[in-house]
Amino acid sequence: MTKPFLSIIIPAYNEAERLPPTLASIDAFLAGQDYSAEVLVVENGSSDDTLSIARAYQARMPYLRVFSESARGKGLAVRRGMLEAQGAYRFLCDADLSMPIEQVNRFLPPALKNVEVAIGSRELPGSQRHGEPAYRHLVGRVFNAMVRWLVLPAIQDSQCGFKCFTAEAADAVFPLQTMGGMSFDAEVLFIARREGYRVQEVAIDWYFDPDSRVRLVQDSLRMAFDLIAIRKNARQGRYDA
Ligand SMILES: Nc1nc2c(ncn2[C@@H]2O[C@H](COP(=O)(O)OP(=O)(O)O)[C@@H](O)[C@H]2O)c(=O)[nH]1
Ligand SMILES: [Mg+2]
Repeated sequence: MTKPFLSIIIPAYNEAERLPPTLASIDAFLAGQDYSAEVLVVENGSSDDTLSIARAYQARMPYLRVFSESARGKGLAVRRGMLEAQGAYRFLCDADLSMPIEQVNRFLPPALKNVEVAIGSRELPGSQRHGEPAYRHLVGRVFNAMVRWLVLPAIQDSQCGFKCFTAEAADAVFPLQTMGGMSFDAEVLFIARREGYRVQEVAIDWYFDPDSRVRLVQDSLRMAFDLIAIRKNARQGRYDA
């Protein structure tokens, strides 16, 4: 098999409802592109039919690969997908497709060049947030202020579920990831910068979806502690390749 230009990696936990329309949109979009692609769904710990639904789609999408892990955690799923992927560019894509899939081309050449890590951002001048309640935005901004202060100076939005790594950056960064849960974004971006890769924000349109796997208070607190853990890990040499 020749290696594809693009790998789209979808972490999926209890996504029986949202996954089918997302896969259908991605399939239709890719049919109109002039590059080759693969799609990877990485499920873990779901209590619904996510896994069998994803497998059933392989009949329609021969370039779809499906993985399953027993322990829960978005970070675990993303690491598995990024390291299984064969594409020259590896794109993390939330199952809710809260960014229109056409905008994936903003993360790829020819639109974007010489960037190893391109991350979707809801906070740039050209970004648009659609339908997000004010309190949810506020919690996100408070968390981002902590992220900037503790681990990622000048990154305005580290938490968006759409991120693109070159093959080289993915293969260097994800083996060093230690966090299996929701804090993995800040950790992998921190490692990427430490390895000398350029991390650049890309303005996107983002449509708020109230259906969320994130527990706002519990997960935000956990993530705040994890930011401190990232700094401690770095001091202890855990990110030394
Ligand atoms: N594989 C896997 N995916 C997860 C897990 N938790 C969340 N996700 C996925 O992460 C993505 C973002 O989740 P979502 O609930 O939309 O979070 P939000 O947009 O931040 O509210 C979705 O594709 C979820 O299915 C998990 O434990 N395992
Ligand atoms: Mg979402």
